[in-house]
Amino acid sequence: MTQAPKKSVVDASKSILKPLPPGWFVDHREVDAAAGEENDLALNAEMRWEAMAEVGYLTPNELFFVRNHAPTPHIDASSWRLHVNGPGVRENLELDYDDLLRMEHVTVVRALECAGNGRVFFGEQEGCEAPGTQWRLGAIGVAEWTGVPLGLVLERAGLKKSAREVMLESLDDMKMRRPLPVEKAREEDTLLVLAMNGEPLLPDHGFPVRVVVPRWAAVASVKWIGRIHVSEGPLFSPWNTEKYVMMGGDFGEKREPVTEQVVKSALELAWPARIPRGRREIRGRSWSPHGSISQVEYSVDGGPWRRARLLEPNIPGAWARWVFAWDTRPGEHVVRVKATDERGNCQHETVPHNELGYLYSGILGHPVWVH
Ligand SMILES: Nc1nc2c(c(=O)[nH]1)N[C@H]1C(S)=C(S)[C@@H](COP(=O)(O)O)O[C@H]1N2
Ligand SMILES: [Mo]
Repeated sequence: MTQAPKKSVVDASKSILKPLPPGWFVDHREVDAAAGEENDLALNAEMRWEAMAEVGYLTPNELFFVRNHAPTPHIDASSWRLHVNGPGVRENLELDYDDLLRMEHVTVVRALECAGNGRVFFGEQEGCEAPGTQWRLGAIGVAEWTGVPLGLVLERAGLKKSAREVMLESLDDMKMRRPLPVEKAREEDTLLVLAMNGEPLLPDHGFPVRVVVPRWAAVASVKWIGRIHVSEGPLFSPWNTEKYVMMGGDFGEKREPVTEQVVKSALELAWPARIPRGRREIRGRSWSPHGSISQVEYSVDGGPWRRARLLEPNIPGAWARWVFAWDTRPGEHVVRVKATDERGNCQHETVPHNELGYLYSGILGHPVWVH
């Protein structure tokens, strides 16, 4: 008997396991699955910013966005292994889940944000639509991550002075391979994460173990990590040569892998928002990879820029919440917000165009209908 040809048919409805209530998420899966290339599906759930109005500083695990290139795998922690090898280390190291549980743990609060967060605005605000998931601003979350510093594991494998890059390889069907310079891998808050907001990782967020690489676009934060290859020379994979690169548009012939994130702000309101008339407290959050937020300004309907009040905490590499009062009148309005970080990096009117629509940090006009 001849075998049926192998065809990868993905049931998008089972690709993300946690519930995605429509009040919390925009489910991008159907649109993206239809447009996606075979084997490179975009199975994405975007957090709705209006849902953040109800919660504190951290994004709850249930509300955290999901960006999957292949369905969430079921991985058994007891048979899971992490392999560390390659010419950049002296030993082939194999660790299991209990080994990691026994090692020194670090807990940090950091943002995790997709490189394509805000992509829809390349089209809507800049008139240069970029292909891919049309994220608004909900491909970000801030969580408390607990895990073992990746640098410790590299040391344990006998990291050589000549080591140059690490290839992070995942266990899901995508078999993601994303290289990282050794210096970034050894930063004290680059972690092999076991827990998110005090709970073991959810399967959708990388159970049993994922990497979290703060300040860099989240594509480097490989979920379901299985192998780390350490090289003595530069490493290449589609993930730093084709897929997550700044190219085209203002980058011309250049091709630079996406690394550090950019400054952004979001209102804790629906897009477009509908709010009742009267005096309102408008809330939102701003973030930067370069440090804490030093100033947030807002402008209503093209009026003067005024300062919003910043709230604590204001953790570098996470975000700051802010609030301002607005005496609203019925009608259609546009609210603009811009943030500046402690090093003077800020949001601008326009952003560098690039073919794949990454790192949007422009000042947005948020439509608000007052009734
Ligand atoms: N193994 C694996 N890791 C991955 C991905 C993936 O598809 N597979 N997506 C990456 C991208 S592009 C993003 S934005 C983040 C999303 O993390 P989250 O789903 O936990 O929010 O995971 C990154 N790590
Ligand atoms: Mo991403």
